Amino acid sequence: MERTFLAIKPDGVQRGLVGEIIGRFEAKGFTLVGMKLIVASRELAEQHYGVHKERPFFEGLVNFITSGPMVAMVWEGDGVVASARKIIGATNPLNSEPGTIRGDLAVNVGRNIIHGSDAVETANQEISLWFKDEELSAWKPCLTPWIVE
Ligand code: YYY
Ligand code: MG
Repeated sequence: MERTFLAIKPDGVQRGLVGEIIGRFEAKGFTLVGMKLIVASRELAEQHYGVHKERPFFEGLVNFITSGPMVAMVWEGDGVVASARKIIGATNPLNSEPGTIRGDLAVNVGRNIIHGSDAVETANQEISLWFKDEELSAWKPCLTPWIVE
């Protein structure tokens, strides 16, 4: 079953948006298989955003996501990687469509409240970077037959 890595960034936690954000993925019909509140170390943050190492915003981004607790999560479901990216919306909240998390709840690219993996391969790398196997629980919600044919 496909899985993705999602993380509510320190701004989303500070703004009290954890329940609102998790609720959107629950309501959609995806399954939460792992979750923890974590202050990322510099090393973890730099590894997570390693692809952006040479970008001018890298230093500020690492400072920001290590500045307070994040809610790191793994969600499961058919097509969850691409679907979660749509639910999250465009990187710059000023370009994110209304109805998306960033479109509804954020205004600034440096404070865009949530991370979501951009591809299945990246998702698997990010999941193993942030979680140990034993921190993830595979389970089948009793609602599944009412969500998936
Ligand atoms: O995957 P996504 O989070 O939508 O965007 P990325 O292009 O991977 O950038 C990661 C992260 O970096 C973005 O969520 C905010 C920040 N950022 C920034 O602060 N300024 C930019 N011009 C681009 C990205
Ligand atoms: Mg990205």
